[in-house]
Amino acid sequence: MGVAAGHPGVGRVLVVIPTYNEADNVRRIVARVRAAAPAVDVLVADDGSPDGTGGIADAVSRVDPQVHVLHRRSKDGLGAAYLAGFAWARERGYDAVVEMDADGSHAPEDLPALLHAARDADVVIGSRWTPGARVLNWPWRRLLLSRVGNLYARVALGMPVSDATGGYRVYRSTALDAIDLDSVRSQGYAFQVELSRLAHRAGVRIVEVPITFAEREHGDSKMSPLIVAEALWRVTRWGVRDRRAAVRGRPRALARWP
Ligand SMILES: Nc1nc2c(ncn2[C@@H]2O[C@H](COP(=O)(O)OP(=O)(O)OP(=O)(O)O)[C@@H](O)[C@H]2O)c(=O)[nH]1
Ligand SMILES: [Mg+2]
Repeated sequence: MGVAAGHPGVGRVLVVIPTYNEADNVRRIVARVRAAAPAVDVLVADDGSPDGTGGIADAVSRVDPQVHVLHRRSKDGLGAAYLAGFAWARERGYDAVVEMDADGSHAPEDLPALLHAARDADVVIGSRWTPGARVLNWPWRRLLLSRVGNLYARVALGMPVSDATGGYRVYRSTALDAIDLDSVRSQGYAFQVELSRLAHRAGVRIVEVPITFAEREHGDSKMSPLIVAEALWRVTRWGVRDRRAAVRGRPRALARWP
């Protein structure tokens, strides 16, 4: 296995790229990551893509010892692919993992800025909704969905995070150790919100860094009404649960007062 030198102040970094039918993107995204951040390793987590994405990733991995491939049998959702990638990284002693889409929406050229921020944080979120960020070529319906979804998540969960659904992130091992990953059940956008919530509740340092986010140019989106519905349902449930817990906890907390 290729051993990257690591990133100063962060350590050994693994970029996990989940893929399902990204044959037109996988080679390009891996090359961009390797050029933008030569000290990091890459793991493509492919769910048996019928279009041959896994085979293309294998071919890249054969000529670049810093590129690895995790083959999973069938499409099992983004969340499950990331959890498998995180486990792979932890088994091999990586100090940080990065989440990045394969479709080019998350520019590898922004990665050095995210890793730089990770020197003083446990979680870094590449944000589309902080000053300095840009969102290119997104139809207004997607913009609206992201803005409203993030507003809802922020209010329902009381999290000071502007892009809780964003999937371009750095998790240092300090954060992964603090979060109970075995409890995570979410699949789509909800996975990103759930990890934000668990990190926030664990009290780890979360910072957001503005990114330039671009609409995918090749291949098909896996976004579906089901994924949106899952996020809405789970966020609402977490919000209700948190409020109930706060109400239940209040008399006990008051009782401790002199
Ligand atoms: N391994 C794996 N990867 C997945 C799965 N679903 C989506 N992905 C990958 O996760 C990343 C994000 O998926 P996208 O289809 O781009 O979803 P999105 O970014 O929410 O939607 P768009 O903005 O429309 O592209 C891409 O790299 C996909 O190939 C899955 O079930 N398994
Ligand atoms: Mg995408």
